[in-house]
Amino acid sequence: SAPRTVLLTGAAGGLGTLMRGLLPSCGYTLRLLDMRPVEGEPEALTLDLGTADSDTLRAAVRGVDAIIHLAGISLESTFEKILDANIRGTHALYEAARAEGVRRIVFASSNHAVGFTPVPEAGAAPIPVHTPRRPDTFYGLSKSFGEDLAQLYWDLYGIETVSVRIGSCFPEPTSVRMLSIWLSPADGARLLHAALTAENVGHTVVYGSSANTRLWWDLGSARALGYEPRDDSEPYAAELVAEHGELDPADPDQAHLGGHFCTRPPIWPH
Ligand code: NAI
Ligand code: 15L
Repeated sequence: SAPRTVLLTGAAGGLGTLMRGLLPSCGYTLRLLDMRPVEGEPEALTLDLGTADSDTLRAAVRGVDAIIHLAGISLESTFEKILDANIRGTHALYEAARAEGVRRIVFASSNHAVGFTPVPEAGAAPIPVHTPRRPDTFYGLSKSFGEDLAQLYWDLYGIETVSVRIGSCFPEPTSVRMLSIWLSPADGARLLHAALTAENVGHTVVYGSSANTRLWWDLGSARALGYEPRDDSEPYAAELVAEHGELDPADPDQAHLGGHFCTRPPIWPH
């Protein structure tokens, strides 16, 4: 039966805030979790996935039908911080899910798991989900780990995961690169809904973006879940290109999917 009660980790973050606004209208009851307080949500669980003890984590996941796992360091950081939050944290959450019998997880992977993949040339085939992983940062490496962890928990324990390699999910695209990888918040909610409800996903990897005219990758595996994107970044293109120019494949900042993460990654501020 379709999941109804869903644990949303990372609920205080940018994407968590957008999704906790949109997902209830799809019929979900959300349980919220973050290491920071979630504004306006006094019942949200405040705990650090990297250091919480296993009893606390089991109680946090107990009784939910599925988990949307957004919590983690969302930009580059030191290896030690990434290790605690993203690698230990994701492992601890999967262990709690296994112990409590939670059958479905949607994992927020990232385009930075394949960030060193060259931007496809005009007219070339879109990048498939099975392209070799080429993380561009320790951050991207932790997302590559999360995808492998998801595969392991499917193969060993039959816990299903959809790993969503999110492009850039913000209210509007703000750079020329984002025209290719933008995921509108409304399409983001549609994609999470599809990832929660599609049957027999095993471990499925999908790219997470809208139906952008300038799309770089293949949305086939996302559409196979029942995802039908409705948005396209192209209406934002003229203004962004007029201001910044078209992407230059000879510029190392712009030659790869991960953009400037490959050259001068933004550092997580917390
Ligand atoms: P964000 O940085 O705004 O939110 C992440 C949240 O996770 C924060 O509220 C933070 O307090 C929480 N968190 C961090 N470490 C934690 C821990 N150890 N235990 C519990 N909570 C912890 O990031 P954003 O943009 O909301 O992204 C959400 C997820 O989606 C992240 O995993 C990110 O890597 C992934 N993602 C987001 C993209 C986007 O366009 N927003 C693109 C690709 C991936
Ligand atoms: C990500 O993985 C980050 O979490 C998000 O903040 C954006 O920087 C996005 O990638 C991107 O590549 O634009």
